[in-house]
Amino acid sequence: MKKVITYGTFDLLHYGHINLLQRAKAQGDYLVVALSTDEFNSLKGKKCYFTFEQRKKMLEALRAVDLVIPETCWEQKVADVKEFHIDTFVMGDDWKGKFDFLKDYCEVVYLPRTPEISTTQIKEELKKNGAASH
Ligand code: C2G
Repeated sequence: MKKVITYGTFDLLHYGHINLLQRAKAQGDYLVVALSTDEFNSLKGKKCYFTFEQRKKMLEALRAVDLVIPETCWEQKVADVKEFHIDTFVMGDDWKGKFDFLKDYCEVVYLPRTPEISTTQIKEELKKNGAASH
């Protein structure tokens, strides 16, 4: 069984995330998603709309996702790859090169991001349009 892992915040889940998760799953047979906790997100300078539990529930509902684990720090990736016997690590190419150190432990794949969609953009447009509609 070929096991794949990917990491992220996945707030306001959108089709860009779904594309990534489906392409990550297609790299093997089993997909682990390490989901950033609310505490780790504040370290990343991200404030989530949905809590960790809500974001976890949404990912667990996806056919492409087999297991969701917490991502609590930057340094857990090597341990995760070992613990879950991961064959392939996948991230969007906005991270290209950043995790090449994992090549000593597994295959590292950076996939092209889905253009034109991001959680930040959704929040900004809602703020702009929301204000206009009041
Ligand atoms: N993504 C994508 N296309 C988009 C938006 C996001 O392919 N339009 C991908 C990102 O490249 C990433 C994944 O979806 O691989 C999750 O995106 P985020 O939730 O923004 O993840 P991020 O905050 O980059 O966290 O340790 C790694 C970090 O946890 C990554």
